[in-house]
This record gives sequence, structure tokens and C-alpha cells, in this order.
Amino acid sequence: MQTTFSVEHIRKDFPILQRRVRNDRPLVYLDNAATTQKPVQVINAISDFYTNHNSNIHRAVYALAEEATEAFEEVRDKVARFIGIKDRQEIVFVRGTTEAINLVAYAWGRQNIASGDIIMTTEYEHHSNIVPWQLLAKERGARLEYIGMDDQGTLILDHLDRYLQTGRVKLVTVSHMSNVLGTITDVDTIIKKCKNAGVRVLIDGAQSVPHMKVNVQELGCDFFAFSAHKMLGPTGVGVLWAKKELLEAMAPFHGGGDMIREVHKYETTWNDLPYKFEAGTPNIADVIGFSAAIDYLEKIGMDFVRKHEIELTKYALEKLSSIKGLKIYGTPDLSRRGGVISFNFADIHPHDLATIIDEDGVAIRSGHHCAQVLMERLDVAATSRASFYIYNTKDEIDVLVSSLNRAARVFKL
Ligand code: C6P
Repeated sequence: MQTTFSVEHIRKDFPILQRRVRNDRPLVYLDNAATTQKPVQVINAISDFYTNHNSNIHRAVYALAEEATEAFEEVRDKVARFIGIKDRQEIVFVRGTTEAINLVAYAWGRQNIASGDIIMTTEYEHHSNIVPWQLLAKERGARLEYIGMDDQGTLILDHLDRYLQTGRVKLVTVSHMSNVLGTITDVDTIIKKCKNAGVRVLIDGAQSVPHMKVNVQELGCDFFAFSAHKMLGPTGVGVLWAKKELLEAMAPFHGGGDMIREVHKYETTWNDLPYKFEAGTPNIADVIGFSAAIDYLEKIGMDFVRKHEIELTKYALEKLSSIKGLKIYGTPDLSRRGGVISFNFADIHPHDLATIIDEDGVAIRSGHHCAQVLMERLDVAATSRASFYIYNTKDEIDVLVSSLNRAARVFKL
């Protein structure tokens, strides 16, 4: 494992970071919560698969098919190791966090949520951890309730306690880190409370696994979901982890090839785990690309990833707070927030702001960030959001700050 963390060195592995964008400005990519850039190692792994090994998996016996199957299945072992899971049968490949949560809502939810039951989530969830539960609650006559947050974006766990006392809560589903506020959720406490009450817990790890060391076994939750594309990997690949006994008891999500043992005219039996939940040809090349992304992060070390992001966030919070009229959301406590900073600047609409700073090559996201319940709670229509990753530098934050100052001049603030 590398012991020094050289951003200079890392940046060389990302061809896109050499790009110049609008007005021939160097790209300053600060939209990593949406998706991260890909190192050459990931790009090459995908290209190598299609160039040298392409075939379908789990089916044929010829050489290419065996190579492809072996390479694909090795990734399952790697993912399990990366998140601290011992049993590879508990790792289900899906298209992303969204699909993982929908799988649980569909397959577990329809068997376990009944009329009058309560599903709890939080006010800072991504739509993918709200809408599937709304659909399920409507269908089953259940209720979706929210753990509220204080003005700094910290969850008010008394709300959870109050609902747990009703004895009607069946599932608590929370993001490990907010994609808008950067709040790191106190999942340990939530899981402990839920375990004591016999309530299942799903953790949306879309924004945590890419940025910090996560050991799912130690967390003790029941379901855990994340996406490859937010951690240097390709789009279209995600992971659902769930306890084996839960997966075994769940009916399939999708029907089709590979998820079956025997199909007869009117009856079908299911394949072993995890294949029961992996119908059809999976995203083979991108799963193999994901493997190279995990190798890359392991080489750097997740402790270094987190440390680097804390440094950048500290620097950015200091610099951004010095801009008059700029309001930053979320907690200032760096031990409880990740490298995501949402803000509003006077009364400039976030889309206008993002358009102006794009002229300086700075890429940030503006809008509701697929978190409209949170926007309502903050009483804003939208925010601007800068989010960091391993290749970002303090110099890039300086470019963001000077670009925001230019925007202030453009809008005559
Ligand atoms: N957030 C963002 O810009 P998918 O799209 O399935 O890979 O991930 C969905 C998702 C789920 N939970 C959280 C906490 C997320 O941040 C996301 C994706 C991106 O914030 C794209 S909307």
C-alpha cells in the first residue's frame, strides 16, 4: 500500500483532467457527488475486456466464456472484501444504488410490509430512497414517515425513538452520507436503536463507500446499497448487500435467464444466491472495470481518501465563508461531514451561478440534487453544490472562489 498521497501523481492517471473546456480553461471538476472521473486503469480494463476476453458469462464452456466468467466472479470476491463481507453469496450486482433500493422495496417490501406498518426515512434522502418507499407504502396501505433534522443538517433521533415506540416501524432506511449537505449519518446509533426494537435497517452508501472506509459487517445493518460510478468505476454497476437469510427468503425481483434452476411450462425454481437476483446478461465489462476502480482506491488507501477530503473541505469552508452573501448549508464539524458543500449566493439562482462559473471551466451541480424533500426543509428551490474527490486540489478551490467573486461582479452584488 502506498504511504504517501500525491495528488499530482494521481491526476496523471485521469486523462479527462488534462482537458480544457469553455474559453480554453482547464477543467476544474467539482461534481464528484454526481459521478467521479475514471482513471486510465479503469478505462483500460474495460477496453481489454472487449478487446481480448469478450463473451457472455455463466453459460458456455469455451475458453473466452470461462475467462469472462472467472474475471466477473473475482470482482464479487473483491467487492465483498472491500466492504468487509465474508460471504460472496450476499453480494448482488445491480445497475446502481437506485436499482438496489428498488429491489429491496419490491422483493422484501412486498413480503414484509403490511397495512398500518411504518417505513422511516430521513428529510435529507435522495429521491431513490424516498420514491420506492412511497410506491410500496401506497400499495400496501403502509405509512412513510421522516426523521427530521436540525438547521445544521443533523438528524433528530428523538423522532426515530418516538416512532419506534409505536411498535409499527418495520424498516428504517437512511443514507450514510447526504449528497447535498455532506452530513455523515450516525448510523451506528440508528442501527443499535433499530436492532433493539427488532426493526430492519437499509443503508444507502452511495456517498459513503467512495469516500471512507466502510465495514458493512461491523455496521450490523440488514441491507446496504452503493454505486460504482461514484468511486472511479463505470456507470451502470452497483451493489446490493443483504443478509443471506433475508435474500433467501425474498422472492426474485426480475425474472429471466440465469436466475432460474429449472423452468417448466407453469412452474420455475430459482438459482442459488446471488444469481436469483441477477436476471439476464449482466454489465460484464463494467463490473470488470469496477474491479480496477477498487484496486485503485485500495492502492491509495481509504484513510488517505478521507484525510484528503477533510483537508479540502476545511480549506473550502474557510475560503467560501469569507465571501459576503454566500450561505453554506450543513454542519461545520468536519468529523461529521464529507467533501460536499452546498451553498446559495445572495439571490443569484444556482443555475445562473453554475452557468457563470462554467465560463471559468468550473463544473459544479446546481438544482435540487434529487432531494426535493430536503429543499423544502431548507426552504429553498435549489442550491449550488461543489463536491470533491481524490484528484481535487486547493488550487482548484481557489479557482472556484475567484470565479464566485467574478459572478458577484457580474451580478453587481
Ligand atoms: N446522487 C448526485 O448528484 P445512482 O444514480 O443509482 O447511482 O445513485 C442514486 C443515489 C442514491 N443515494 C444517494 C445518496 C445519491 O447521492 C445518489 C446519486 C447523484 O447527488 C446523482 S442524482
